[in-house]
Amino acid sequence: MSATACTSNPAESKTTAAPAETKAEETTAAEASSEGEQKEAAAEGDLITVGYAQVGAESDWRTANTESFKSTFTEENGYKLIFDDAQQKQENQIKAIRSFIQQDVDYIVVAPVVETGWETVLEEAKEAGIPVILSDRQMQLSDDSLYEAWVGGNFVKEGETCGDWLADYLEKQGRADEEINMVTIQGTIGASAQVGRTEGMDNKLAEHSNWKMLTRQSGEFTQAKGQEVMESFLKSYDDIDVVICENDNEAFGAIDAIKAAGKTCGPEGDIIVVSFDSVKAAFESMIAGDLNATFECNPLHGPRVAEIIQKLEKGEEVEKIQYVDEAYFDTSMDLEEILKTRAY
Ligand code: GYE
Repeated sequence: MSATACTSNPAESKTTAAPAETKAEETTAAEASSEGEQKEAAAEGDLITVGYAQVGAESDWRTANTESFKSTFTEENGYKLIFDDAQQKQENQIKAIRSFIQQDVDYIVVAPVVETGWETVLEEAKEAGIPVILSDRQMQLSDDSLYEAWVGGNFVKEGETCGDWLADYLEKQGRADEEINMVTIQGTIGASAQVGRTEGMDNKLAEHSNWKMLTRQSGEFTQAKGQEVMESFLKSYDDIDVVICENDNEAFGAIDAIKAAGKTCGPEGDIIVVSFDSVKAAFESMIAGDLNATFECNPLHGPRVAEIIQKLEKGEEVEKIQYVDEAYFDTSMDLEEILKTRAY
């Protein structure tokens, strides 16, 4: 597989939101009575139908991702979007994909909740002649021809950037040789975002013999579970130096747990808290002095997937693997200023 950096950022040019998935279904040819309605129905025939099997609504990142698809795949832009929220369950996503096949959509887009177990349903899509595009998380597939392209973040790189940032931060604090106790609140186990971020951090742990990972547990990428997991970590260990949260929302929960336990966090506190995504609320948390750093993962994939679809429509070749460029943010930066320009 070739890795290509996707440097253009079509997502920054924001389009206006519209409830695309319901609107398009309102008028069918049979129901159209007035001339205007008939025209609208005829135009609907030209729309490209896209079924999006979304993971759920577990985080701020996910909300921004859903919004990006809904504001991109509008009738005005030439699409009819059928949106499905799988509530973080693979079985629901498989059902949604089967229903898209049954409805004979033009394209199926999947943000797979976990990496494995997709061959059968993707073969069904292939047999039906429906192209599949993967977005956000990746799948582990033995046959690459089961999908056209994937676009998303480089999760291993995000994890490594986190490890490098920590090394640098600890060095600046004069703690480079100190024994550092860490805990991790992981994402949904088996999700490529979890697998990659954990792997990236593991690569950095291997470079620092004084870093000790005390324990890891999943917080399911939610604030509530993040809080619960941190509460239990704090009961088991009284000497935690760093908590790595595999998304921002888990960090918000962890921060609540730390404060409730009578401890402090952030640049001036007892515990260093870092997380992934860089949603607006993470900037607010850093400005408030709670969160130390956040490693970016861009959720605005709607326009990127639309670009892939437009190329496929024209019979053009598309890059199979498209990584989006990502940065990181910490409390040494002018966060108020950066926050003003954040799109999510
Ligand atoms: O980090 C998390 C969301 O797959 C990259 O899923 C995505 C992750 C993101 O729930 O907030």
